[in-house]
Amino acid sequence: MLDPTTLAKLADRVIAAQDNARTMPKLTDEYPSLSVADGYDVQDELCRRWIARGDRCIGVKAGLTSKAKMDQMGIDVPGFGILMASFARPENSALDMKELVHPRVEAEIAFVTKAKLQGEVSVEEVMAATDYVIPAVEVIDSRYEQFKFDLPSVIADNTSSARYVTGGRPRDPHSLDLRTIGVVIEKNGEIAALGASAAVLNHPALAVVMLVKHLAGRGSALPAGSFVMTGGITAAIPVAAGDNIHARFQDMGSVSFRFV
Ligand code: OOG
Ligand code: MG
Repeated sequence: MLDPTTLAKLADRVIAAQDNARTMPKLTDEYPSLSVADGYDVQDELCRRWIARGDRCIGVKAGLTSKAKMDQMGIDVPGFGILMASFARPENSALDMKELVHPRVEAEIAFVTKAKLQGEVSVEEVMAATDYVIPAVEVIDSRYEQFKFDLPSVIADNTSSARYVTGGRPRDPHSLDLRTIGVVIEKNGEIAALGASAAVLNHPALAVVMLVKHLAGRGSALPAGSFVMTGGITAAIPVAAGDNIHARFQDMGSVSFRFV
């Protein structure tokens, strides 16, 4: 466990890198014994600071839940991150590249819950506790040079969370086969990635199952009304100013925005 001084120092460092859109050396370079649990303690400290400046926690993200993402990042276990209201951007809006280091986009299925989920839950229980599912595009932006990190470092950086955009149509999860949703990401009108939702742990609701188990291990639960992103279905696509993103989700509609 990190002592309070080190915890504060690491949170300061991560927040400064995020706020100023600049990179920092991997935290494990200086703190080689930083553990995954320490990384989540840093996240909780970041969250306390965001709330202190008026932000609101609206949910959680699961990441590194598909083979495409695990292979791309060289990490083979999922990680979780905190989603704040300030990370959201409206559909069709322009995202400012000056606020970001080297963003990438990924198409994800998001769940919005209507009941509390706690402890060991099944996919069926997650589905029953889901108000609706909705297409989302996450903009990740590692604060580490060249997007290179290890698991404790990326967790301390809130698993590269930066922005997210939802769109399309909210759907009753029982009205879809959530394993076979085809997803296409177009960048400037050209197909940049494609996949199907089963790429996420064979069923994206399983990412919520894993998340709830993870929260239980830290003595907490997923409250009703949470927004949960289940992880990129395909590898993440690098973007630059001027790029237009259009992600199509079969039977769920699409999400569009651009970078300036
Ligand atoms: C870590 C975050 C991964 C996802 O959906 O897999 C993630 C990263 O790749 O930088 O958000
Ligand atoms: Mg993601």
